[in-house]
Amino acid sequence: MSKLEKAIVAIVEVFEEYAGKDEQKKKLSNAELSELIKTQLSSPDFQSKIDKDDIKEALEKIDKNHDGQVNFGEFSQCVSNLARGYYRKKYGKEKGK
Ligand SMILES: [Ca+2]
Repeated sequence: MSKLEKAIVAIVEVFEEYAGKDEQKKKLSNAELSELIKTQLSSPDFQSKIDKDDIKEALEKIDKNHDGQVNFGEFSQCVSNLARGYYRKKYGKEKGK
């Protein structure tokens, strides 16, 4: 598979792995989300590639409908926001946004 194809598959697989730890297999509970953040989004290498505020913002916005559960749509949006944060850090603020 190509780099991008692998990345897409990885996003789905990470969600399945962590969301599937309790009864609600298709949603991330707060506990599952914390575990995911701790193990998948906390490496020093990654932390140095993106502003802390962007990570914080992406994670604060993740549960859009505030039901204490994160579905795949919300999760993938968060991943996309993190990718944008990484891009911003690398190339500076997007003009006009
Ligand atoms: Ca779950």
